[in-house]
Amino acid sequence: MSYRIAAAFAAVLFAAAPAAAANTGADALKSINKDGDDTLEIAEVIDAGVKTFQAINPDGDTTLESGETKGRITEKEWARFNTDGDKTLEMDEWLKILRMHFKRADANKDGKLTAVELDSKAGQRVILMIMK
Ligand SMILES: [Ca+2]
Ligand SMILES: [Ca+2]
Ligand SMILES: [Ca+2]
Ligand SMILES: [Ca+2]
Repeated sequence: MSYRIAAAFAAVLFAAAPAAAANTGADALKSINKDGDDTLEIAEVIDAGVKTFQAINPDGDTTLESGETKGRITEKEWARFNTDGDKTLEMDEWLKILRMHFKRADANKDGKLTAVELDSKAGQRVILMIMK
C-alpha cells in the first residue's frame, strides 16, 4: 500500500470517528424527554446536563478539567465562563454555558426545543452537553 493510499484511508477513518458521537435531535428526545410531549424544556435539559457533567467526570471530583470537556466546550467558552479564573469548570459554570446554548437553539423562543431546533448548529451544542 502506497503512502498516499494509506493516508487516504486514515483520513476516512478519522472522518468516521468524531471526538464525540453525534446524536440527532430525535436521539436526544428519545433518551431525555420524560414528560410525553415532543420537546425538551429547560428543566429536562438541566437535569440531563447535570448527569452528563457527572458522567464525563471520571475522577469523581466536583469539577471538570479541560481534558474532560474536550469536544463539548470550546476554549472561548472556557475563557468566558470560568469566571473564578481557576483551571476547572464547576457545575454552575457548566450549566451557564448550557443555558446559553439552550437559548440560542430555541429559535422561536417558546422555551422548548424541538427535534429540528436540536438539529441546528446551536442545538448540537446543547446535545453535546446533555448526552455522553
Ligand atoms: Ca419535554
Ligand atoms: Ca474532574
Ligand atoms: Ca472555575
Ligand atoms: Ca422552540
